[in-house]
Amino acid sequence: MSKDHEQDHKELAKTEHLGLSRRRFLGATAVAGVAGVAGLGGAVMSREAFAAAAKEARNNIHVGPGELDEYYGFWSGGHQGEVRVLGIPSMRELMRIPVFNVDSATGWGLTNESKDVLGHDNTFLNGDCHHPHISMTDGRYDGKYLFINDKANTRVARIRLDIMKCDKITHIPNVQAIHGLRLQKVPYTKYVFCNAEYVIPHPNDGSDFSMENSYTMFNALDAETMEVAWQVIVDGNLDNTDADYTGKYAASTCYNSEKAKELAGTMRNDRDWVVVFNVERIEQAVKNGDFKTVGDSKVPVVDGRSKSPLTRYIPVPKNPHGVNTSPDGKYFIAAGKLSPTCSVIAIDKLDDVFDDKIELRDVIVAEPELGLGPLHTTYDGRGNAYTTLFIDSQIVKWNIADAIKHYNGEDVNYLRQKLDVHYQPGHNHASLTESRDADGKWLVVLSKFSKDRFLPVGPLHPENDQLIDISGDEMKLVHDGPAFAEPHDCIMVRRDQIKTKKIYTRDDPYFASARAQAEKDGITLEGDNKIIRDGKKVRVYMTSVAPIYGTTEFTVKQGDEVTVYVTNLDTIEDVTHGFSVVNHGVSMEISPQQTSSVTFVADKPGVHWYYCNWFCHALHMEMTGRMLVEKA
Ligand code: CUK
Ligand code: CUA
Ligand code: CA
Repeated sequence: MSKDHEQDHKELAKTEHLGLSRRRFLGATAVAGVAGVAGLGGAVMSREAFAAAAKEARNNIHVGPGELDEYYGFWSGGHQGEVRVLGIPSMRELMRIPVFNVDSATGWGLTNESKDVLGHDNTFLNGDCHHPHISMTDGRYDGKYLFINDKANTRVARIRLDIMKCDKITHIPNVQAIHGLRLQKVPYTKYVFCNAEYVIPHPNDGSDFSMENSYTMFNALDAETMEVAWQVIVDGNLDNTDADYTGKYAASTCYNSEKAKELAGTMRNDRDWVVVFNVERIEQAVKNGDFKTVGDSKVPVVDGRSKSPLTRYIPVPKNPHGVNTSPDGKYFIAAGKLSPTCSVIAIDKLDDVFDDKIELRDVIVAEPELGLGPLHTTYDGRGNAYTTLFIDSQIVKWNIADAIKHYNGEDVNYLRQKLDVHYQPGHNHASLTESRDADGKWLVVLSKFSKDRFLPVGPLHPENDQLIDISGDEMKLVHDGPAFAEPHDCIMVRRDQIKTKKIYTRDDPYFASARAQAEKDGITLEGDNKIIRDGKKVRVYMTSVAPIYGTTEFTVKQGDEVTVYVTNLDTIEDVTHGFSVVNHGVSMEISPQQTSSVTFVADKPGVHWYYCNWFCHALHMEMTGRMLVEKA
């Protein structure tokens, strides 16, 4: 153990009873490599003081039994691979939407309907989602789709918000690790913008491992078809991204302008950059045929490396991370991470920098010093910004207009408040902050470490998602919410902006392939309980009405590939049935008016019970049937 570490441990022992230790210990050890080190985190509030602050909060946090929340929150499930739906301000978890993971309850990853989305040859059972974002029309949430990235396996998924199920997944070709993801806000979400984080050689076929010949790309997907519309080769790597309110620009941070393959190398430059993409020019280049293709993919690839008219590389300090557009549409604000600053980029100056009328750095209109480890910024719609300070374990509230005045030499204080959070915050998100409707009521802070905030549950700790009332002049911490690994980001949407169906309609495309197969077999999903034998393939069509399956016994031969289609004829809200075959790894959800199907091999002769695994009726236990498998 180094001397410093030893000292920290002694400090830790001394201050344990004060509740100071975690904050100081992490602060002291995490600053290595950070420029402009200021003091450690601010004053530490007692639990009692927090409770008092929560009581004083202006917004009503209490949502009583039977009452509904004001906002939907959509949380990324991180490397757990799902999306979670919460109610705000109660922070109650309402639903989980499996996306890149396999889900035993709904059968996601097991059913044919989910495989239609994941790919029937999909071998990835994991994902790593960070950035959930909802489609927009004219800079406002339209409630149609939610998109989310998969960093682990280079994919982007779409969730239909009317049924809250994932309906498309696209693997992005030619790149590795989709990280930052945002949507075009204006005039509507035509594109999903997403960053591939790591540079790779092209072709990446083992013939060349050098960093010099490696690059990565910025990607745009068509939000309706989910096909990749175009890709832009860039210098350096790509981290986070956001889009503007004119539809013309998107901006991404790069922390590895050094193109280093080791940690120290990525910190060599004092400045990396924000790369700004000129969407109009890129579309024009594609239209003009001014592109190439890479490898087997047919996606148009344009070259946006330095000197390209398609991009501008704005130098900013140092290993920047988040980039967030202010809801007034005026600024891209990039957080410095290894610099205690944020860089404020004036979007109305971007035309001039693209026309080479001004210098790159002329678009920077403020560079406020905020504290240690700034990662992400969010807004209240009243001119204030809220930036997470990872190392200081704080949220800093600051005023954008005052930061600009200060940058211009005026003697004004742009800092409004620093509030301790617990601990090491990544993203934060104020209600409706990334839309024109930013209402400055709630702020969620996704803290990476919870330390001692909850009952201990072994070495693996939950994260801590904290809720802060920002409706007044002062931020008030009002709630701690434990979360399983690992919400990088979340968004909040007014509840009237999301319209969900209470039951499926029979023509839903979600089970289109089941309907198509039934038509081929000359049966109707809603009317028939039939078994179709097709060589070694057996298709069992059955209905369900609580508490009984339309087919309670069927016979197949050992080795048959069996597909069971269950159509739930119940029309009553909340009467979801399940279908599980014992010892066959089969489980699925069939909600009212839904059809679900699952395929498995009947490889074991004998009697195999199947049963309903979603509690549906007083006689739910009795909702069973038998599969009889004859010896081959
Ligand atoms: S990232 Cu995780 S804290 Cu993937 Cu948006 Cu910043
Ligand atoms: Cu049907 Cu339980
Ligand atoms: Ca760097």
